[in-house]
Amino acid sequence: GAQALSYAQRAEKYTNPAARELLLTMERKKSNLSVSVDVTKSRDFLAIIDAVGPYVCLIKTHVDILEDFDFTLIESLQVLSKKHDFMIFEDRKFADIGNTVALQYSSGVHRIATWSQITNAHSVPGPSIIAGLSSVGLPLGRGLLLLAEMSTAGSLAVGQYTEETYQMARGHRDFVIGFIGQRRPTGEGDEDFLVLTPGVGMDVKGDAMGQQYRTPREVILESGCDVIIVGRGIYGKDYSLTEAIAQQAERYRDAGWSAYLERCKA
Ligand code: 6AU
Repeated sequence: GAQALSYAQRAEKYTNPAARELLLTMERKKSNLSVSVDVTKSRDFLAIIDAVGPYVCLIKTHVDILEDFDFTLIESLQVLSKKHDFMIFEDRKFADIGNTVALQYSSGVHRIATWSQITNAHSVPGPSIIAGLSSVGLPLGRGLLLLAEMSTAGSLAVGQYTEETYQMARGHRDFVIGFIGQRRPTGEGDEDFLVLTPGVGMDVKGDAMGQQYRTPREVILESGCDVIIVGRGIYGKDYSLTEAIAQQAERYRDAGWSAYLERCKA
């Protein structure tokens, strides 16, 4: 299956430009780390990204939590993405009818489709959500991840729901490049999906609100996932400690990459 191949070999199998670029960036930077920058002030947002930039393949954003958002922030983010060679993933978790998600993706204050190479969606509405989002994203060369599983305790995205999410993706390989999930899809065979995995932490097992953490080794080596998504485990609570933040990013980058090298040997 896909997990035996290198990221670079897998890039060849994709026609979607966002998937190809992500895999090639991972190989070039020797990083399967995505940092999730969940802070409310633009100043902290850009400082964290500049600190972790050298160690990541992908920056994950929640731009709707920034209290001082304006579109010039996107230009600053794009400058950092060129400086450090990473891609951008707005974690919007679309979940509505096709017509509504197409508007949410293209328009509003954030105009996500114009700058975010990758975004994600819940599969709960059924295939119409892919039709809606792809009408906007496919012409722009964007890629979509479906939420097949969640990292939280008591998640309802299990069993049949997860299996049917895989099936939805199989019908739209041009735009759906993979999943947010905790393991590789069952029955993957020769097909190749990217699996990006949140709920990663090396020092604690979870938070007070149901988040659950596994280590990079468990995620990449044991569960065969492709990208570790790490937020608070890297930047903690004091966003001014940019040197410590950079060191944590390096630590997670090393842990994720050595688990991947071990997987390639197996
Ligand atoms: O490392 P953390 O716990 O500070 O942050 C994890 C990040 C957050 C969540 O919104 C997101 O990952 N996330 C997702 C995504 C990426 O879609 C799905 C999920 O199941 N769990 C999860 O934590 O920004």
